[in-house]
Amino acid sequence: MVVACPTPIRSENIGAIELPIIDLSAERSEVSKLIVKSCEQYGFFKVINHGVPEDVIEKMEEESYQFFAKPASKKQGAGPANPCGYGSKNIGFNGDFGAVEYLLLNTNPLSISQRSKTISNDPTKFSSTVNGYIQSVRDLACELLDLMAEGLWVQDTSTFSRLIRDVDSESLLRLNHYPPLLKDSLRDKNTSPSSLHPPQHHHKNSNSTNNNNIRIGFGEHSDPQILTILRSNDVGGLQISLEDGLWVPVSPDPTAFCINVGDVLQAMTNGRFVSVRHRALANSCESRLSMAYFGAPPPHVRITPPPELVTSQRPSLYRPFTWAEYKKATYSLQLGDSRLNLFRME
Ligand code: GA4
Repeated sequence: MVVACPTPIRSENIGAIELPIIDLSAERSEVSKLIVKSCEQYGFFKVINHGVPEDVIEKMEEESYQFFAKPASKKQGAGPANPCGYGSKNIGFNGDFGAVEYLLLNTNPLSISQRSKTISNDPTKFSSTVNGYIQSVRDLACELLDLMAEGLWVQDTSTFSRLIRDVDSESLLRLNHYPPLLKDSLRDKNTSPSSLHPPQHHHKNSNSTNNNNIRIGFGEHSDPQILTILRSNDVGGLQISLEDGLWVPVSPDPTAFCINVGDVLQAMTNGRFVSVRHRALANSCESRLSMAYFGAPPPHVRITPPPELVTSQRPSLYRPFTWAEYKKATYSLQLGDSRLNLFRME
């Protein structure tokens, strides 16, 4: 019943590594153990039988395609990107950019209903679709966080999920569109089929990580929040950085959600879980569409690990901080900068 492979398996031909795939319909204590192991080892895993209805995902994807298919002038009307709205190529406030356009949405229903007027010709339909999607992925995020607490033997099993359920939680939904790189597509038409696929392993600091390289859709970074629930269409592009310095492609799977640990969860687990750096390449011949839910705490709650995770053998790694403080540090830095280190104990 448990479809899980905590040990990465090299897929044939393309050299990709498969992340652990965890079947959420399997026995609960087994599932929680596998989740903990994956979060400690990779900071990433995939879930299937996740309970998010297919039609909820399809409708959200359809709305996203419809929006990104609009003329640039119409899309600009939903901007600027910060704090929330439409953005193209520019990322954050400090000069980062990538081959991506996106919609960044606050998950508060009132804010979505306001925003949707600039996004869709049918704002009521758009906001009900987005709200339905957010509700489902939030439930999934909370279920996963409860399973993590159980697997870590933390007594208060809602200790992580409570933050995301809070009405003041600053969770976000990000819709990303990585347009196909047409020049590459044309070149590929005249070359061998194998060149349709870019090399799947890239060494860190090779040209492909250079910001001047057009293949970078969304540059190397870790997610600042608690947990990310990512769904993408069947076009690859996501890569994660493992300890040996290799960039490892994650195979796309529209039936699964790809889950990753954010910086705040690394702090809340006192470093047991790892918030792993990742990036998205836009070098495909087809459009990549991804939808990321970032589960975040409310601004003024103290972020600190539950008592079970701080022991004399494993003393506190980070000083307590609030999400408001963490966000301030995040937005004052560049995408690829490491932020959590600023909060490490001396
Ligand atoms: C990375 C994760 C989320 O997409 C995001 C990003 C945010 C943004 O696009 O505005 C940031 C980036 C992300 C981390 C560093 C800062 C902030 C861009 C940037 C340069 C919405 C988030 O929360 O942090």
